[in-house]
Amino acid sequence: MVFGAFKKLKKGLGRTREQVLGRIGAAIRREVYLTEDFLEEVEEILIASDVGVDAAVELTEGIGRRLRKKGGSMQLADVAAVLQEDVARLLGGASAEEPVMQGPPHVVLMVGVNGVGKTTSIAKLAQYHRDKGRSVLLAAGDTFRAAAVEQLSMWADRTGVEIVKQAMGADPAAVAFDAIGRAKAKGIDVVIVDTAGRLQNKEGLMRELEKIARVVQKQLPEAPHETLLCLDANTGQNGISQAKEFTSVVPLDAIFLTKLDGTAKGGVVIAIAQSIDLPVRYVGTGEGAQDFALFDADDFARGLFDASSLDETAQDAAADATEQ
Ligand SMILES: Nc1nc2c(ncn2[C@@H]2O[C@H](COP(=O)(O)OP(=O)(O)O)[C@@H](O)[C@H]2O)c(=O)[nH]1
Ligand SMILES: [Mg+2]
Repeated sequence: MVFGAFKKLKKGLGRTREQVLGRIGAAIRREVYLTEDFLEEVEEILIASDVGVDAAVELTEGIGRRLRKKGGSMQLADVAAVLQEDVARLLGGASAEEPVMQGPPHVVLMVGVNGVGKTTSIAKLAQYHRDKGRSVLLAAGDTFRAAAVEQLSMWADRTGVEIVKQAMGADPAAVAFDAIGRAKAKGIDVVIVDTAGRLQNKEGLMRELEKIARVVQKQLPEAPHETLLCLDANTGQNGISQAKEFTSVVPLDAIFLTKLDGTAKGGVVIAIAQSIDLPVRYVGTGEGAQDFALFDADDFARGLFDASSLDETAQDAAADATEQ
C-alpha cells in the first residue's frame, strides 16, 4: 500500500460503511434472531449499496448459513466478519499489485465519460510514479475545452511533472504523438495521456480513441501499455454500462474507480468484479493528488466491514434512526 493508503481507503469508504453496517446494525438491534425479515432487510441494504443483485443474494445467503450454524443469533461483529470474508472472496483476491512498468516510456491512456475524474486521477498517477522515483510527462489530450488543458497544467505544476499541450481544438492524437516523441528523446519513464470524454457521439469517440491509439503506436508499437477506464463510484450500476460501452470502443486493461470517499455506493466494486472482466486497479478517495490507493480486495473488505469501527457506526446509525 502507498501513502498510508489503507487508512485513506477506510476513511474513503466511511459513507458506504455507515450505510451498510449502520443499517444492518440497526436491524440487528431490532431483530436479534434469524428471521426471513432480517435476511430480506440485509439483502435490501446490500442492494442499496450497489453490490449488484447477484452478489447481494450470495452475501445474504452466506449470513443466513452462518446464522443457522450459530443457532440463529449473531452479534453485529460476527455478521461483519462474515461479510468481510465473503466480499474479499467475491473480489477474487485482487491484491494491490504495482503496475508492470513497460517502455520507457510506459504509456498510460485515460478514458471515460466527462466528469468521472480522469484529469484528477491522472494527477494521482503522476504523483504515485514520481514518488516511485520515475520521471513523468502528461499529455493534454482533452483539447475540447480550454479549461481542461489549464486544469492539467495546474496538476503538472503541483505534482512537479512535465506537460505537453497544444492549443484548444488541436488533434488529441497529435498531442499524444508529440508527448511520446518528447519522452523518448528525454528518456522520460511514464507518459499519461488525458482524453475528452464525450459519449454523445459514439462514432466520434471511437474514431478519436482509435486514432490516438494508432498514432501512439507509430511512436511505440506496443503502446498504450495501460488503458484505464475511469469510473465514478457514485454512478453505481450505471458505471457498468459505461464499461460495456467503452469496451466496445477501445481495448481496456483496468479500472480507475474514483470518488469512493463521497459515496454510499462503494459496493459497486463488487458488482464490477462480478459483471465485467476488468480488474479495478486504482481507487480515488478524495480530491487531492495523494488521495489514491492501489486496489486491494482484503483491504477493501476490511475497510468496509472493520470490526473496530462497528460499534461506533452502529451506534451512530441507531441514534440517527431514533432521531428520525
Ligand atoms: N471526492 C472526490 N472527488 C473527486 C475524485 N476524483 C475526482 N474528483 C472530483 O470530480 C470532479 C471532476 O473531476 P475531473 O478530473 O475534472 O473529471 P474529468 O472530466 O473526467 O477529467 C472534480 O471536481 C474533482 O475534484 C475523488 O476520488 N474523490
Ligand atoms: Mg478532464
